Amino acid sequence: MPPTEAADTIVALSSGRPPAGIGVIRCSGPQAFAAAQALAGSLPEPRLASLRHIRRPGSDMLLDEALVIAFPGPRTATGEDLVEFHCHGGRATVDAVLAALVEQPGCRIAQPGEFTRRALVNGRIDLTEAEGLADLLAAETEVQRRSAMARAGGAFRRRLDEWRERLLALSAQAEVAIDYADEEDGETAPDLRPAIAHLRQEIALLLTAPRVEPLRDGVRVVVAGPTNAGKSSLINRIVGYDKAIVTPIAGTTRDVIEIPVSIGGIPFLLVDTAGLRATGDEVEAIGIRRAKEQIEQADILVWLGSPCEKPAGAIQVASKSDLAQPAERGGLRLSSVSGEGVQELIAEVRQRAAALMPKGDELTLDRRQFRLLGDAEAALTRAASLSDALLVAEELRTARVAIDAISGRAGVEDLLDSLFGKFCLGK
Ligand SMILES: Nc1nc2c(ncn2[C@@H]2O[C@H](COP(=O)(O)OP(=O)(O)O)[C@@H](O)[C@H]2O)c(=O)[nH]1
Ligand SMILES: [Mg+2]
Repeated sequence: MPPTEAADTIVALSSGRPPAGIGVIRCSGPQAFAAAQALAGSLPEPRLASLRHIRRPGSDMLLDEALVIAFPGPRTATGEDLVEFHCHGGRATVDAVLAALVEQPGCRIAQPGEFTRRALVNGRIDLTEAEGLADLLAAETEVQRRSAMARAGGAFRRRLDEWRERLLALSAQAEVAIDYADEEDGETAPDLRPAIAHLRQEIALLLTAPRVEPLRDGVRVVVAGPTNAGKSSLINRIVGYDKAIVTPIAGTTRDVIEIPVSIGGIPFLLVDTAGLRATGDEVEAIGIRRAKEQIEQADILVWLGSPCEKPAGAIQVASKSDLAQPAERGGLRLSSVSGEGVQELIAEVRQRAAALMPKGDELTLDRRQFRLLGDAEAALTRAASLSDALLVAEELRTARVAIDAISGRAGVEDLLDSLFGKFCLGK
């Protein structure tokens, strides 16, 4: 999608797919009032709903009788002049009113998410709220809805705005300190380190907030280990049917297989991976590389390999416990054949997952927000240990750029395209 062309007035059906009881058509932009007036004859008082006969301009034909509400910008959903038509919700009615509107000068049909994008561009919401809205539109469970409300509610935005103000003030003070240094007149610049350390601490605290991905996409449980350890068999045993191919041939699973399952009301994504081993096979080598990526992205890692190679934090499993094991390998004894240990493993995974899941109303961070917040925190950690005002000012700037990227003030065009592409038309 090209950057929003603010000169256009955009029009779309914002309510559900016709036929429906009512169809809410929204029209936003500089020509919104003129276009609406052309159809409705006159506009009601701002923010008051009033019934109007809707006609196609230049013709006497009545299209509909509709409630019309005019919202003068900038205090509107989009930040622009905005008009809502609450029409009858039949397909033909909605189409006729939409068609008459887009015939008006400067008007066109909106792209998906374009109303929300304008809200962002005009500062009515920030990126954290827009992302929360996207989650809200996609929410299917009550926990998801509550979490999305917390994300869309603006609490994060207020905190970011406050941090930004403080960073700007600190930067200004650092500039003063740089001037002091130039003058060398014996006066000492104020020590910024306590204030920087304090800000860093607040950011570090938010970094411990739960992540949204387990709730949004399911908790990623990655099963990894050497070839033939029984990874695919274990996954099949857990999901209860043969999803992954199992053979005695080492290197059978070559790609990453993701299986969504719900266990005890928690959404999981079980991830089967290619076994780790040295291989000359090109395809298998790619699979092994992906497996290593999965190990890094895991929320919970189930390790079927040797304990001395176990990645930190993984659940150690001694697989094929039904076979006589020459040496005690340590970890949870488990057999996909006899079923030994499978329930214990599931219980352990569930317990770990419950600790990862956001509880509902609290603020959550997505991967991008977490990374950027971590960048800001790291910059402030460095700033707090520096004494050269010039370097401090540079670190403060780095922190602010990261904060601005979270709220969408800086360098996020690509992200906006992909975010708003996911919105429905009329949102
Ligand atoms: N006896 C026994 N054999 C198993 C068990 N799990 C897997 N196997 C066998 O070990 C071989 C490799 O299993 P597979 O699940 O494909 O291992 P992967 O390469 O780690 O995915 C197959 O022949 C399986 O039938 C188990 O718990 N007990
Ligand atoms: Mg396998």
